[in-house]
Amino acid sequence: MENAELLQKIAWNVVQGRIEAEDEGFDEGLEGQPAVTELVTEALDKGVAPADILVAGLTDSMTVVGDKFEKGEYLIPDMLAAAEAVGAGMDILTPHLLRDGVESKGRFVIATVAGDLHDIGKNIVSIMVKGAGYEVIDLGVDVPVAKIIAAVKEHQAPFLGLSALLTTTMRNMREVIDQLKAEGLADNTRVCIGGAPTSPEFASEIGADVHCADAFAAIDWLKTRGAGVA
Ligand code: B12
Repeated sequence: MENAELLQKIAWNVVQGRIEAEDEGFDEGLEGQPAVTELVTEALDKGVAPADILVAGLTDSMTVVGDKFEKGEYLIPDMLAAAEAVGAGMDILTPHLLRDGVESKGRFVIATVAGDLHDIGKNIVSIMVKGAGYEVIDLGVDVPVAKIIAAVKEHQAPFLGLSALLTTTMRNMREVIDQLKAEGLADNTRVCIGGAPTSPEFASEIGADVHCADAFAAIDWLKTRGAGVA
């Protein structure tokens, strides 16, 4: 199989929610065919760049899944099966995305804000930022404001990343930033936000330093910030 075809096949299997060859998937008669685990391993063996497998193979396909959900073709369990397939692929890719023995360039606290359970995008940013040499403190999903503030304080983090995928939860980002200001932490902590419903306009509206469209943008931004607050 050509590399491009292999990536397409991985993406297609994500949409089918198939982790391993024995999985049935959404369509009929797929059992026994290689799925995400086997195909990601094959792509790595063939020397395809891990970041290409991550973007073109695993995560771009979530847009297709989102569209199917919107049209009513997929229900929540289907969306979840696809998310789990991405997670399984990411588990295989993670060691290849991380660089060992790099001195920490600074601490980066990251969380999906309160009320929001979406973590694929956050996990990608987490892994990629770690791979770029930062010490990442990942607080998980549905994280209350107080817990985020406590972590920033405890780790004296110069960087904070916030993720939200729902229009209803993105407003909780503002609360985090307001609280950072109230506790006198805003001068020492730069905040980047991300997630599909967020935008540069929203970032400036709530007082975040930057909106990043993806993990690569986050790394570029971090590089311009050096060790933290200028
Ligand atoms: C998978 C998924 C789920 C899974 C999540 C599993 C998981 N472990 O994450 C499950 C099934 C649990 C789920 C549940 C729900 N979901 Co949902 N879900 C999705 C879906 C299909 C994909 C999201 C995703 O992972 N995308 C892939 C990743 C890689 O992209 P990303 O998250 O945007 O991240 C990238 C960038 O945005 C950026 N980024 C993200 N975060 C951050 C943070 C920082 C600091 C930085 C720098 C960058 C950054 O970098 C990332 C990497 O490039 C989207 C559709 C879509 N197209 O987004 C709907 C979607 C987000 N869900 C939606 C809805 C409505 C729900 C539910 C409310 C459904 C329900 N009725 O219960 C619940 C809410 C649960 C909750 N309280 O959070 C809607 C949201 C609508 C809206 N405008 O608010 C969407 C858009 C689907 C739709 N089209 O209707 N969902």
